[in-house]
Amino acid sequence: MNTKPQFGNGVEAQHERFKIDSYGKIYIVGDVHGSRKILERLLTDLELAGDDLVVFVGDLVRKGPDSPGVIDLVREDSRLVSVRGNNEQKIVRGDKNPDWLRESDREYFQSLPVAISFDEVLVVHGGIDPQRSLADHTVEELLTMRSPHGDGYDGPFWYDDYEGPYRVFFGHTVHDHPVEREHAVGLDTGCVYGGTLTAYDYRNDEFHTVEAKTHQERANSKIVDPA
Ligand SMILES: [Mn+2]
Repeated sequence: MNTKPQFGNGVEAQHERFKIDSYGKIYIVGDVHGSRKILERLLTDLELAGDDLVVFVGDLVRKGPDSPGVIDLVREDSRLVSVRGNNEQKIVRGDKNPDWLRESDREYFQSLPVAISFDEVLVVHGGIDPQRSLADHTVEELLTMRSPHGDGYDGPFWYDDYEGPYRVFFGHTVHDHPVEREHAVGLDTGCVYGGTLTAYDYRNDEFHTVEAKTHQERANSKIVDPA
């Protein structure tokens, strides 16, 4: 099966489909949030070859110490691509204007796709509502989905009830270790909160993690144990 996801009008133009046959290894990486040093350590560990591909789940920026450094690293390397996270979206909308922001950063965030797909894989920042068709989702929903029929961090989470057909890779909701399910893989392991930065190796079905050395307080009620 190789089914291209069908989004609604507002989203489809911001959906990027990859043919991956010509790529080597493929990694999907969780929320970085301006943590350039830990990202550099992860990329060093992965020993990328020229034909490898790294897909970020968004939220490259905000909260951590070096957002521009993360942007520069990702923009300057054509092997690194990202979907847009809700933190990039806040800047695109003008709701946030951090003092590190350069005008070209906003244009870059605007250029980021809302969804990336290949094979049966779908990468979005937040997630999807299992009770509705993909075509019904707005950009905002795909970027912020957490508990569509529940209550924020109390759940139930969208991925508790999602049964495919896609395998959705997402960030946005911080977990103390990756969510690993048949149809949902959660990669935000809170590197900016003293957790880890996680990469999933798609070809080998393996997780790589790098320990963070930065630390920002986050209430335990906002870190989810997927077990
Ligand atoms: Mn995030």
